[in-house]
Amino acid sequence: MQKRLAFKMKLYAGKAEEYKIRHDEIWPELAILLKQYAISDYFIFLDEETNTLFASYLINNEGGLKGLSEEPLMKKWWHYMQDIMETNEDASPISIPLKHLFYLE
Ligand code: RM4
Repeated sequence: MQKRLAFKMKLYAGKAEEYKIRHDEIWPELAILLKQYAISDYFIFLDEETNTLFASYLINNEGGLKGLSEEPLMKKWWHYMQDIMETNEDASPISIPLKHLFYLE
């Protein structure tokens, strides 16, 4: 079943431009990998006051996300992003799920 997930992450101060550049130039093989894990319609917004990133995507197989977090390419990307955003010890971004409250088609 397709589902929309939303979560927040945190950027380090002054890193917005670099974060945008890296995502404008997202590794093509990473984009393919995300699609392989049935992720689509993925967007990320920045709250410039708090450096909070708000992200959301559609996912077809939520149960598969654990597998994505174990993919070497995903881990490599997280290590690459580690210097500009708040991360866990394994370099994955600190990601806080958000509760879905409203939708208007
Ligand atoms: C983010 C973060 C997320 C990843 C996107 C593409 O900065 O690393 O985990 O899904 O990039």
